[in-house]
Amino acid sequence: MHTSAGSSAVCAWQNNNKKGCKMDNEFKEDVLAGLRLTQKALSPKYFYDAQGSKYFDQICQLEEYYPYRTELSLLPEVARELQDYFHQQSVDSIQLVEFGAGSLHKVKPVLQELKMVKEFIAIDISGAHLQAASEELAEAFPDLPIKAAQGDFTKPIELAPSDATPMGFFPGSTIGNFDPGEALDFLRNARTTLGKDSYLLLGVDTKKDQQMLEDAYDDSSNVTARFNKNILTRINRELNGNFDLSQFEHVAIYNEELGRIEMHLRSLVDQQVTVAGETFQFKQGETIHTENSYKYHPDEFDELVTAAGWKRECLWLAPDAIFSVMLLHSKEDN
Ligand code: AVI
Repeated sequence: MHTSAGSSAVCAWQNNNKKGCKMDNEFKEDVLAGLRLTQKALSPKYFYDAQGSKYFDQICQLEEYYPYRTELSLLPEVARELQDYFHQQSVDSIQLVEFGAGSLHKVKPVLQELKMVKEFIAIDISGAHLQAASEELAEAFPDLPIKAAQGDFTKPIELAPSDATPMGFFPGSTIGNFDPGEALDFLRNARTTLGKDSYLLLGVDTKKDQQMLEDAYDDSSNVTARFNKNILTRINRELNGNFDLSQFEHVAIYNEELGRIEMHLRSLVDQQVTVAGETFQFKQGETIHTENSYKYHPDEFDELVTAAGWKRECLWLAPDAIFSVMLLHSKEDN
């Protein structure tokens, strides 16, 4: 078993594309720049502090939030078919790299069925959460070398050299949280990270009935509302802000023209808020745009795949096509 210097079964390291101080400063600069915009906005990547990651895990257990359970129920079959597919391609060992790994729930069915995975690397922006999840995974798969890396998985990352064929894993339709241009950049960067003759297994949420979409992002137990507002709690704590959470409400609407769910925090009154010594005015009804979650028809998504230099090899659709999982292959040199 591969172990770190300590007693942990999981080797942890910080990606050299992000260091702690730089990250803190980046959070402040991003928040201030976002609140200065005419349409105020915050990046959804800042949802995931320790509490935000816990809220997200709760979202995944909600009846209304179909993406999590739908994808999870597809993955055992996907992994069994991958095992056959890779045998046919004469691939006998895989270096599995999960981007935005979070709680590592989705990789378990993949590891259970895809026996040719020889090494697992988990990359996520929330280091503490990832480390805990990696320790738990190591107990379930004691013979698998596991590495946990805190860093920005949207940028190219240097992987340790390996004889195994690299396969990225990006489940949950997190790619939908990027604008199409950012999604294209992510796909290109993933190709750079994974290299020539690599694979990428992706979960992508599909376009569907508007009510089903809006219920998934505005659940009856208000967990998503707490998740959304937690970004204000984080700003208050880390950037000396004074947001009054009771003066903002959670909003989730499907923007049909752009094919995305939008989450906002709407100010209930005219108010002013101070963050890191700077004051921001809010009119009643004005919103902070906190997240987009794009939904794609598989053929529509294929345009991004091709533009980024990947080729779709396999497509799995859940019943009623409410979620898709696809395997991409990069054949040529980067
Ligand atoms: C992480 N990401 C794919 C989730 C989504 O569905 O866009 C984040 C989320 N936001 C609200 N609920 C879930």
